Amino acid sequence: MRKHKTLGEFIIENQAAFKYSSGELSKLINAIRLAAKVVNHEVNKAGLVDIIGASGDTNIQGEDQQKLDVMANEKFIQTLTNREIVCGIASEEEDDFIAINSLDKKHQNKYVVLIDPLDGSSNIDVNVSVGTIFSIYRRVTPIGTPVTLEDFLQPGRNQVAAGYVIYGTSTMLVYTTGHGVNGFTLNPAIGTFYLSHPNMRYPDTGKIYSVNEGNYTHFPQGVKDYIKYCQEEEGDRPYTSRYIGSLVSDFHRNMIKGGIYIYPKSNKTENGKLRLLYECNPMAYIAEQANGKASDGFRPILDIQPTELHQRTPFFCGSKKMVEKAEGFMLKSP
Ligand code: AHM
Ligand code: MG
Repeated sequence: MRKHKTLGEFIIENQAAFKYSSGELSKLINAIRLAAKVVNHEVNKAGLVDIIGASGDTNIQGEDQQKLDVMANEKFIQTLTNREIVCGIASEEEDDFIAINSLDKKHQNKYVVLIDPLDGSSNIDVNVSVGTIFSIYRRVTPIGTPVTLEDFLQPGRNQVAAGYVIYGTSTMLVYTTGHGVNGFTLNPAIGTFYLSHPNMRYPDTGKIYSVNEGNYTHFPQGVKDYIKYCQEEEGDRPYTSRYIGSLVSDFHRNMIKGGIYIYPKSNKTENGKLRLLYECNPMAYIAEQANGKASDGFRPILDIQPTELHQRTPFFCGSKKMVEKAEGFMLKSP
């Protein structure tokens, strides 16, 4: 039987290939791997213990936080803080970024992490897959000084690593450090991630479109026209509509099967719903590394210069040809 590589082995093997190799990024990915296992354990028993349901707090976007969101947020922050490997963390669940102040290390850590600890949390209480999304940058302010907002507001193009964990029928960690995308599946019996999906790539085109059509009347004309195009009887169309409402799951399926995910602006939400820094940028980086494409309908997501930690952006992401087609419709009728 072929022996599958573990995530731990993969990280060590690939450390040398990384251009700033000092072992720090590897330690960081290791910490995320550990936190993901803890969160996975909690998410899996969500139906067993009285842990699901709104905790009563609302986050900065005014949405109800689920208890598991709070738990996942704490686990990731705790793990990254305890291991003293990052200088700062920004999270969907925190209004401001957190500066990690380790007295003996005197701000010597060079990475910042941006994270959506539990995305798609409205799906938890109906037993639908949720995910964690993370994005890693080198800080831009000098080492030895406290981290600042500037370190977090970098264009996605500057990411050194990004990934997601999908807590699904099986739990997977998928990530890139800029050398392609690899997926690891957790064997829950022994708590080890194995390389199950090496070199993941979007097919150039596909037959799946994923968009919340309930918002159709509020969409820009370009998106309406694209949806109509997907539904037309012609060539390989009509396409299939698949929308879970859990970004990580919709993205993961489309990357494997070929498809496009769209969360456009609408006449109710000027910039759509998804957040640039810890949802769209990491997914866009993974998409580009996997032969896919991600844009706001007009320009690459990774080229956007962020101005706020929690800013939102329209998001078109998936198989290259499908995203280009949708962009064509947007250009004609923005
Ligand atoms: P969340 O960060 O509050 O969980 O929201 C993000 C989620 C995405 O996972 C998903 O793609 C989208 O919101 C679904 O939104 P909608 O219900 O408006 O279609
Ligand atoms: Mg989210």
